Amino acid sequence: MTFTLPELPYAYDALDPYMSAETLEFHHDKHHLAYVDKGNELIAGSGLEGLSLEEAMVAAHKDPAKAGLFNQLGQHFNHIHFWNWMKKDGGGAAMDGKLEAKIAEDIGGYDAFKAGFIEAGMTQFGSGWCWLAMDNASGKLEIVKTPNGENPVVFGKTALLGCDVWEHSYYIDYRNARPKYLEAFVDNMINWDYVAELFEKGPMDIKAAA
Ligand code: MN3
Repeated sequence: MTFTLPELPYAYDALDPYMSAETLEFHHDKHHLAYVDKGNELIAGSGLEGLSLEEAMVAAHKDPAKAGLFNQLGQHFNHIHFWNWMKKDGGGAAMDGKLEAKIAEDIGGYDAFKAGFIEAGMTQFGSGWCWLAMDNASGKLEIVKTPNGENPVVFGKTALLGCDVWEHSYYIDYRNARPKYLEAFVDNMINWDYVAELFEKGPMDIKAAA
């Protein structure tokens, strides 16, 4: 398939002052576009062209010779969702009741989620992501972190929420203060409606590609 850059689901200035229009313009129009373009370039002739993004991403992750392709596909997948994991006037503890109960059961409640999610993002050394994920086998929610373009999906989990902790996601607005960016993400930007939608869908069913 040919990958395309999705439109942002809001105006560039919708998340201001927590994430500026300048950050979103660079992050979406340049960084995400580069993953799309490079992904299209590298998937040509790889043998994975006929697969969905998710299938190709999982297959590329399994093959060390396709590490370069994986980086692009992983980041394309991560960013498609990242734009939807944020919204104007988002964040905070107000969320769907079923999701709230599951977070209480598996993580220990909203405060424990917030502390753990921020800690995961702070302790991801270098570029990467922190996540609220669902283990596909057990259905249990957990907080995890991944380097570079990796995500929970390639480890048999479903990504319910992810925060990009690459410097391109926060350096314009927060300089080196990654913790402040993570706090703003949790307190003011999380789109819990989208998280609840993914939670309702349940474990991602990605066909194992050869
Ligand atoms: Mn990014």
